Amino acid sequence: MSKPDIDYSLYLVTGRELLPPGKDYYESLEESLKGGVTLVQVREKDTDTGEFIEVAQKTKEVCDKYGVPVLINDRIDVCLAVGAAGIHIGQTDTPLLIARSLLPPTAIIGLSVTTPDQARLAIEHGADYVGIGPVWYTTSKDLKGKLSIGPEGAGAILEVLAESRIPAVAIGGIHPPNLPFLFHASIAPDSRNYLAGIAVISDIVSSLTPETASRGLKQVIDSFLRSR
Ligand code: TZP
Ligand code: MG
Repeated sequence: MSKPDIDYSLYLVTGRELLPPGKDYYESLEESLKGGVTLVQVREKDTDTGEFIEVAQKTKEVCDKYGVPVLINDRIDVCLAVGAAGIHIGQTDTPLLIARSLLPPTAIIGLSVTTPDQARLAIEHGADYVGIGPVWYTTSKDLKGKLSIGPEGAGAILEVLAESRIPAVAIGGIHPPNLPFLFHASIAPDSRNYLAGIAVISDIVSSLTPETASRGLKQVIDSFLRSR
């Protein structure tokens, strides 16, 4: 069996703590899928393992209806428990090569990178995709004092990834008004662009109308991806 073909264009990272008061997580998720989300990562911080598995399982059931793959943040055990498509890990999580040895060969493994050197290592260790960020400041993740890298920082990492053609998604503080800056920085002087998509939490999850928010982002990213 080969790895699934993933559409990274509009990548939703979940954040139940950011839902508007009274908004149900699964309803919000389904609305965002209707709006065009192409990939979902279940991200739970400080959630008991049993509850994490339950949320991941139910999330997968909703996403399956839309043919959208699910990745799990950090947790190999949760990924295996629910049969998710793979995991997303950060620089201080289970090292990529160890994660690879524990997961089925078809599993997708994404890695967060903040610097060109980390991107080089991601290539060397065989990441299936990388998440570049935080591009802009965000309160959706504890940045632990780290600075955001800006669109220029993202552009420098995309340059490193260009040869390997590993899909890259930008993350962190992404909202429609700042997308043009990201897109501008994502095009190398020789017109190459290897940005595969955008990953967002709050722009979609904090919205009272996640379908509309997703549709808006999807239109903008699609027209950028078509233009290359
Ligand atoms: N990794 C880098 S920034 C970030 C993660 C998970 C949070 C992105 O959330 P938002 O609300 O889209 O800024
Ligand atoms: Mg992590």
